[in-house]
Amino acid sequence: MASNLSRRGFLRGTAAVAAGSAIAGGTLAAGSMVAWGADEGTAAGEVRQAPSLCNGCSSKCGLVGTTVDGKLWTLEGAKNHPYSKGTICGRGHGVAQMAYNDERLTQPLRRKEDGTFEPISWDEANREIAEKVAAIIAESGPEALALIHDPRPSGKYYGPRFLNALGSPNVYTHGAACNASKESGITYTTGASNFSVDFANAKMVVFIGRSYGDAIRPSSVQSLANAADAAKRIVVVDPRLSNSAIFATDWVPIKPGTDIALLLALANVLVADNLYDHDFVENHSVGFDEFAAEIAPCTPEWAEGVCEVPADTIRELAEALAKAAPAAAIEPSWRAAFGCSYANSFDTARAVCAVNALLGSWGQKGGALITSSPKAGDLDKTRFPSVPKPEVKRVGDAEYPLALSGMGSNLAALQAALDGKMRGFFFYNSNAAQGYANPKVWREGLGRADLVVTIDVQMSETALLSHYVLPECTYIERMELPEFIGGKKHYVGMRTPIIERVHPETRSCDEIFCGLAEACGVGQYFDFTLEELAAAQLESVGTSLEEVREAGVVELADPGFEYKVPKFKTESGKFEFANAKVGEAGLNPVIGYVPRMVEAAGDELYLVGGKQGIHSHTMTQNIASMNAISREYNLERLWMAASDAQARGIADGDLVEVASSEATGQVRVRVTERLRPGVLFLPTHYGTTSPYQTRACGFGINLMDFVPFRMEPGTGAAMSQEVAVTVRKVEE
Ligand SMILES: Nc1nc2c(c(=O)[nH]1)N[C@H]1C(S)=C(S)[C@@H](COP(=O)(O)OP(=O)(O)OC[C@H]3O[C@@H](n4cnc5c(=O)[nH]c(N)nc54)[C@H](O)[C@@H]3O)O[C@H]1N2
Ligand SMILES: Nc1nc2c(c(=O)[nH]1)N[C@H]1C(S)=C(S)[C@@H](COP(=O)(O)OP(=O)(O)OC[C@H]3O[C@@H](n4cnc5c(=O)[nH]c(N)nc54)[C@H](O)[C@@H]3O)O[C@H]1N2
Ligand code: SF4
Ligand SMILES: [Mo]
Repeated sequence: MASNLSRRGFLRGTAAVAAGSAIAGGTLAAGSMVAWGADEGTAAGEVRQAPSLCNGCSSKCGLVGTTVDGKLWTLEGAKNHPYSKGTICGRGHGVAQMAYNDERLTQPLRRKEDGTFEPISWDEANREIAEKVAAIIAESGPEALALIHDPRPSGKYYGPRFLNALGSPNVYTHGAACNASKESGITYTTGASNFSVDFANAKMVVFIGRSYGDAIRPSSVQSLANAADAAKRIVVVDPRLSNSAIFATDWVPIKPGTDIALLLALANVLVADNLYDHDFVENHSVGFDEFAAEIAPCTPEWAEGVCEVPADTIRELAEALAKAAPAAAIEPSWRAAFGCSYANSFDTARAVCAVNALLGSWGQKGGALITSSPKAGDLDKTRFPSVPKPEVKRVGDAEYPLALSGMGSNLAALQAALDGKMRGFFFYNSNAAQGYANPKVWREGLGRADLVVTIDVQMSETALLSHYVLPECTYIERMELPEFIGGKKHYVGMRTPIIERVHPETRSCDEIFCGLAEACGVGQYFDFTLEELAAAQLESVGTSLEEVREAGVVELADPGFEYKVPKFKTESGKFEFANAKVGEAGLNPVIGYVPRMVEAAGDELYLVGGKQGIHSHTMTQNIASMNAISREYNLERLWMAASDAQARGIADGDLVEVASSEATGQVRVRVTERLRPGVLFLPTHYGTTSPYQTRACGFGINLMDFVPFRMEPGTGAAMSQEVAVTVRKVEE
């Protein structure tokens, strides 16, 4: 391993300052540019620029695209976008190549009896889909229809509007496989679904899993680099020495799924040693006495037995946090640690919030900040008529009452398909069947449905399971509705087309849903253009379509952020150490200990997953340049601790068989000292089974194949790391 310093320098060079420019300016992109038909090295033709938002991940960083003679030449991060701040990451560059991908979807497809697909016209597709929708509604009611999407700006509006117009409330995001537990946990303590750490002013920050250095957002990487420069105390709790841990002062290699024990023990020390913020607790919280009683047994010595972090380390961390408070906080994290991973993820998120409460860090300079988000104001109902609210409740909400209204549990919809109750599915910008739960269960569930429609840009696993596949044009080829961005300041950004459509038969989100709505007889709710709606939304927040089109990102009226204890939007109006609704959902109303569900037995190892800087979820693995980088650096390999490898006679690069109750799979091993023994780390971007993605198909394995289909009580989240596996060497 290179020294910390040189790695830090490397990371800063690639991720923070010029993330991806190494790719954009290097040989790979130059090659691609030639492939795209641009004139390498010169920009001799007609040069144009247009603003957009990246589609590489949900950060949707602002960017500016430059074309030469209509072909994409470069992408740069928008300087005034709060996430990109002038920089986009490597994925941001790579994902744009999707537009020119030779394996894109180019026309609507219908699945044949033999499982292959045939091209059909949009009219045929819309008509046949509408007939099936009508049949499902006639037989089972609109509640037998669902939409699962990763809503991008336009999708957020058009998809739910379409489904609600049909009378169905069943709209789900990918949340149950991303951040559902975390956002619910934060909501049921603070009333806000997320928070941020005031990094620039913090003296000490503890990360639970979250890796800015791998799961990249450019501005976050920069803030981490700055914090490291300022010699702040940064503690990374992660079974793996991640690319964030390299910036950290402390690496705490915890046993996966037991972060809750560490957090409750921190709280225990803060309370027992009287190191907590009395003013905050007395004036701004409810349920403290119950919480204090609940965690009285959660001493550092107890926690050591659960999470295998030494009691002394826990005690020292608690004392250091108290000393740095209120300019200290536990960072909110995102996915792998407690976004949707374990039976205790919801309570782990609540415990994070509880520690921040004891530190009196909420709203303080350097602490945990809850900021506001802008949204479009009320629009003229005669031009943009409201869709009547569906009469029935969303499927899953009764069983998983802690799932947030904006998310729902898409796995509850899958369960309903298995039960024969959910009969029609629409997927938009979502590869649920590969990433949200065990793929074999999706195959079974969708196999029972009468209608599956997927709107995508490539032949994903979900598209493969669909009766109809509708091709969207890529994000650099389309205009979308405004995207509102919250924080200390408010912004709005927008996608405008950077290039003309490469394939004339592809359509944009709004065109696709309007076409479907028309065919399904609910076109009256879509009788306006995207431009008209965008203009109305922008006018409602004090700007205009012209201004945003021109500038790409526009700062809105200053929301007047101030450092002070926030007004918690909970029922009590205070921070909630205990919450009755959580009790009504069948969980402990008081924040407390919940064990992980699966314990490794015998020679089993815990399997955890995580991101790599150059890939996004399942969707980038077939992009030629990104696939080439992964192959060159063997990025698909399964990380195994050196001592575990030695005990099994496994050497670096050996082929192994990984087996869980659900699946077996073969992959090569990366033997490393950067991992806690007893744990395996699998990058989560590989293992596509779509034969239409020829570069990626069969390369690496997919975490979700190994995970049993189960849902976290309360939230309906995927419990994507409640799994232990065996590993044995395959003789070659
Ligand atoms: N490169 C890249 N960046 C992305 C994305 C992407 O696809 N690719 N996607 C974006 C999205 S949607 C999300 S949700 C975020 C995810 O953001 P993160 O949650 O930060 O990313 P992950 O890589 O899932 O997990 C981070 C770390 O958690 C560790 N970990 C795993 N299990 C445990 C555990 O039980 N306890 C603890 N303490 N640590 C654990 C892993 O080893 C890993 O280093 O990334 C965003 N940014
Ligand atoms: N195996 C695996 N599973 C995961 C994850 C993982 O990293 N690996 N990450 C988890 C997390 S944190 C999250 S947030 C979710 C993310 O889950 P998703 O949001 O579903 O992300 P992807 O799996 O990348 O699938 C996105 C799909 O959208 C398609 N797509 C890309 N661009 C466009 C477009 O412009 N229009 C349309 N209509 N479609 C487009 C892609 O081709 C792909 O099929 O997955 C979760 N599950
Ligand atoms: S973090 Fe990277 S991939 Fe995600 S939106 Fe920003 S530039 Fe795109
Ligand atoms: Mo995510």
